[in-house]
Amino acid sequence: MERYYQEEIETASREQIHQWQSERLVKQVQNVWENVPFYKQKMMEAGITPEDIKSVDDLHKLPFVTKDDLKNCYPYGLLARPLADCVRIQSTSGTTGRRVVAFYTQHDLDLWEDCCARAIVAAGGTKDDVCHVCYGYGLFTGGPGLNGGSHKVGCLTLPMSSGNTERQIQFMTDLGSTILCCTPSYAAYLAESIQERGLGDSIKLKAGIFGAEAWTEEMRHDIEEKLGIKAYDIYGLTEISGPGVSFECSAQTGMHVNEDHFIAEVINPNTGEPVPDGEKGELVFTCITKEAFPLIRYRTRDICILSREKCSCGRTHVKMTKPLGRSDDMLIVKGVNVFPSQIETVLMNKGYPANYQIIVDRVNNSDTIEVQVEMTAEMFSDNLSEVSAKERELVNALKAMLGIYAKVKLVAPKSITRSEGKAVRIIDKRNLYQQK
Ligand code: DLL
Repeated sequence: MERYYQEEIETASREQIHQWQSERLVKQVQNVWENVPFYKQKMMEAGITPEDIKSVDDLHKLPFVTKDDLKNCYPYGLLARPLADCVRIQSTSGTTGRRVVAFYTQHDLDLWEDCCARAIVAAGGTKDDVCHVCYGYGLFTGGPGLNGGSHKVGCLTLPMSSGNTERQIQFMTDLGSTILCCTPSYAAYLAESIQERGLGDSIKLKAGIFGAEAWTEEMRHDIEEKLGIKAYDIYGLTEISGPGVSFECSAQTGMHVNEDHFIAEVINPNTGEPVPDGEKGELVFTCITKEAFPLIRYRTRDICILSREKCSCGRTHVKMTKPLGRSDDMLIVKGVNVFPSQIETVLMNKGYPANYQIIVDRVNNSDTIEVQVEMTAEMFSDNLSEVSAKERELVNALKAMLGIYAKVKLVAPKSITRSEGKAVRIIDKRNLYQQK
């Protein structure tokens, strides 16, 4: 049995969790009703008052909060505490429009770091570990969140931040990093760089905690093999706190949501109706313990499935699948729904590295999709007919997966820009025409 960071909480009975969630929800609803005019107005519009919320079973009566609400309330409209009680802000990685700004009191930072500490312990972390954090530091929550969690566990923490791969590898070998925290795409890049330098035997990594972007099981196996580690998924979003909203355990069959702090629901994105466990839908979170920025029924746009089946690790908190895509990441090409993860699965099953880009365009009023894929050094060849045979093979495999024709262009090793944070996989040129 693993050593738990907060065993009594993480293995509590479902009845106990229900009781905690109910008590905390009732308090939180009263709190936002009194302190955030936005919530009071929304609840009045829905014809409810705090008295209507007696337990977590009444959650569905509460109105949703959307990303648009956050934008309209920017920057202070959702604050539930005086600004003087807040000690930190973090912000989303979005590059267009208004960013989302989240506020934290000291209590909020503490619970967020607790959640990250649980994730590190679930990945086998102890105070004897050297935790190498190369998520970005700054407004992005990745670096600060895992950094705080690592301190709580008592690991020796290396606050590397992202970039400067040469220095990352040098510290990793010199200081004997044992746990690596970064995006999966950067982990793949680091693995590639370590292999190229022939330093595989000099690194002591045993586990990786990778998240902040979509990654497939195929990519997990590839990273695990190249780095000789166990790779754990971690999920979160700035609006709800940051990384650690949920995390994977040794079972690696989904991520446990920290249910003492966040209530998870899955809804039908079209009707808003809750869907039962085991069914796919949009993930919605309610923050029941946060002080400064407690979102209620926040629609994440991430599509996933919840499961309350018994987990072999002993934890009882509900598990969510990896996000199966974002409702706003899904491409509609020629009327067909295309998720980048489907394309990644095909590429990796055929032995290609996870270095690819998807370019969607509109030519003569018809959608086109091109997948540019890097060859490995071993695959690379000057023989054009060999390359086009490989391209045809991928076109057929993609057609079988997606149901539509996607052009494939194999490109030379290292020609696709590597990411140090979240990878940019999709270039949708159709959006450019719309903005004109
Ligand atoms: O990405 C927080 C984070 C940092 C999570 C480090 C894990 C590790 P945002 O920048 O606000 O926050 O982006 C949140 O990223 O709604 C998902 O769509 C996506 N995402 C986060 N974790 C995962 C994951 C951070 N494990 C958005 N798998 C979320 C797939 C993920 N997508």
